[in-house]
Amino acid sequence: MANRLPVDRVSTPQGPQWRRSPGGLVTALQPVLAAQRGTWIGWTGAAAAPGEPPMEPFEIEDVRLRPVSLSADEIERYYEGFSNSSLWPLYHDAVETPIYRRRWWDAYRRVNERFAEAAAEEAAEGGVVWVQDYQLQLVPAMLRARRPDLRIGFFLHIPFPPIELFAQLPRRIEVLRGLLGADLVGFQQPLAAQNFLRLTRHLLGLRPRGETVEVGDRIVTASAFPISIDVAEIENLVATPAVRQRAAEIRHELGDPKTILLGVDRLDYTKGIEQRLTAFQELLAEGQLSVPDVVMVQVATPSRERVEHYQALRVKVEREVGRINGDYGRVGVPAVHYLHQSYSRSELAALYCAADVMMVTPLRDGMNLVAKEYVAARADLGGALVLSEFAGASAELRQAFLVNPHDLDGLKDALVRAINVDPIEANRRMRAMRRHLRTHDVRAWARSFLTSLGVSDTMT
Ligand code: ADQ
Repeated sequence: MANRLPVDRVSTPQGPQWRRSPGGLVTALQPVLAAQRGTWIGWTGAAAAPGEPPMEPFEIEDVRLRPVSLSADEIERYYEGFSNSSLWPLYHDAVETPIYRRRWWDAYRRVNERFAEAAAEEAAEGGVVWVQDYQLQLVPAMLRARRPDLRIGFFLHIPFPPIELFAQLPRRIEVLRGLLGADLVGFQQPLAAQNFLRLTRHLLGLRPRGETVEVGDRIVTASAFPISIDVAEIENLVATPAVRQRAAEIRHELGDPKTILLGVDRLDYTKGIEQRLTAFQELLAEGQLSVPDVVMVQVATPSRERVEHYQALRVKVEREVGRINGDYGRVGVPAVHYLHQSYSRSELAALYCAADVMMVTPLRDGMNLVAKEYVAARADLGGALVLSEFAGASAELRQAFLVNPHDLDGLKDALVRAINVDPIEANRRMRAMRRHLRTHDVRAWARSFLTSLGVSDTMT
């Protein structure tokens, strides 16, 4: 179960239809769910009208989907409020100030209850339920209260903060107890699992031992399961002539520059987009880089547009892009190509292939799949990855140009080194990262989590 169902509503000549949405999580779980005749529980993404009955379950690609309805008011309080204005900034080092409102909490609890009820109805006797992410942290305990026979796993896709930060959360005990309802709590990084285990001692006086903690008569395990991507999907895409041709076209459309710098992110304040723009601006100002030799492309997917932090970020980013283009662009040759749009997988793959330097500079990120996608796309062993130490991916992609995005001079230096890297050195780095990814794709991630949860290997 996840906040969202893995489908998008699209309009077709036959009327609106559901289509499977792209994404690693779906790719990893679809085969397991189909083989097990499992159900995916989640929200459709649209507000239910007052009095509208819940949508009936339906099936897509052999997976049963059970929609959970949210009213417009619940979307505002549970999703935009508690999830994305309180938890999201708090769990990302409070890089934006978290906002706490009491009325958001009630909706968060109510919606979590609704998910737990749906799972309690759907799960087979002695079955397995896997709960995904920060929007549903109360579900494990709520579900256990209703169905003690189940094996319950929880995976957090974002970082889990240290005690000093988590302690801010007004409903911290309830959240912690919610998570402790699971048998297995998975995190992106070992440090996050340790933060969680330490908290159980600090807030509840429990005694964690190694990766486990005893809660009443149960043992809860907390460990790291770094998520990955569907490597084969990206490799297949970049092997197609259409994508290769599109990559060449993109380069040409950008004016055949010597160097293309690329950023691809949800427009989110955790992603370090502003830091990246400032570094680029200073390098242009100092004459270390110049247009049209170098151009930057920043794809910023629209995200959480009704949340205030995000509206403010958009204004800041767009002002900075305008300033850089005003100062350093020429007629027909902007310095920064800024695209506030969503792209198809093949267009993204073509962009990855065209980019000489990929800039992934989050201030804090659970994993960051874009970094992994870029590496998977570079079957030609070309390109260079500049990667923040604060992205979970940096623990695996050690051959990237690792940076601290708060250190502007360090970031500028890494960009210059990546731009000027010797091709043989670049190939060596890319080859090493690709070798790692090949054995650590998203299916391996799902298998490893489910095996730890006690789901037998043959079933995954
Ligand atoms: P996100 O914060 O959304 O994920 P990320 O891991 O980078 O961040 O994943 C973004 C995904 O969206 C990528 O697959 C990327 O290709 C896609 N995407 C980005 N821009 C796009 C665009 N313009 N058009 C189409 N697709 C676009 C959260 C956590 C991460 C963690 C993941 C998975 O914040 O830390 O890695 O979950 O656990």
